[in-house]
Amino acid sequence: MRTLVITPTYDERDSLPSTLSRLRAAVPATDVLVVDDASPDGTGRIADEIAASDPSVHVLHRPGKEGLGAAYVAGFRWGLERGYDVLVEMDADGSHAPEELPDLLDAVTRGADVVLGSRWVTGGAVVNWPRHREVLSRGGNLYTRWVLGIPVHDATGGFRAYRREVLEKMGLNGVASQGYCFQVDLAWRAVQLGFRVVEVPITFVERTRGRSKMTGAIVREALWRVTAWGVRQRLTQLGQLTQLGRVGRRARRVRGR
Ligand SMILES: Nc1nc2c(ncn2[C@@H]2O[C@H](COP(=O)(O)OP(=O)(O)OP(=O)(O)O)[C@@H](O)[C@H]2O)c(=O)[nH]1
Ligand SMILES: [Mg+2]
Repeated sequence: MRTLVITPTYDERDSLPSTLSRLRAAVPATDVLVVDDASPDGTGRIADEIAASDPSVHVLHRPGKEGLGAAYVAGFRWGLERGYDVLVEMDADGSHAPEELPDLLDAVTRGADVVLGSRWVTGGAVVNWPRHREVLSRGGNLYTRWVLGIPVHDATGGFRAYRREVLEKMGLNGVASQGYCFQVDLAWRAVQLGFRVVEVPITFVERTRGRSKMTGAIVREALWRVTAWGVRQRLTQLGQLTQLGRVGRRARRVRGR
């Protein structure tokens, strides 16, 4: 399995070097792609320096900050074009432990199409997370499960592995969502397409360096998009039921003649 770990960065100068060295130690056989959105703090230059001394590390420079979703879509395209079999999402800020990546990859080997690193299944955990962030994440995930009806406990997390076929079939062109919502979007698409989505417990550790890019706008985007998808799904189901009802009535009329 040729595996590519994609790590988006925006102002992660203080976190990226240790994340990459831990990753290289934990999974030496995988390649890494850093997707940097012209970070003002020079993260892109640091990534270039690391790549110059390690041929498994690659850097994709983008002209400006366009959000997590756009960075991942560009990274997935880069990896698919180069023939990788498994594409991994992982944050650069140290919240996702590279040492847990083998667990995710094992699940792929055992037959999963998508593996979600999950904080909210048995064995999963968060460390040093402020209470309000935990409440937001748990609440957001409960709401997502209820509105979309997907059997996933952590749809907003960003430590994941996808078989290439999943991303090819999803059609990345149609993905417009950005923040947490991007993660929900991809999980939901995978479930709808009938792929085998598996959750593996992870321990998420609050970053110790740099600043979170989470904003109120990101939360609002997730709320309105998830709600809109849920409503659209219910309307489609309702339409199908009405259609079925009409077909049934017509069949009974034909039989009654
Ligand atoms: N290329 C790129 N990377 C981004 C962008 N926004 C966030 N990132 C990176 O995506 C990863 C996750 O971002 P964080 O700032 O940790 O946000 P988060 O993990 O959603 O929020 P926390 O839960 O507070 O950690 C980090 O590696 C960021 O540097 C962006 O617009 N472009
Ligand atoms: Mg983070």
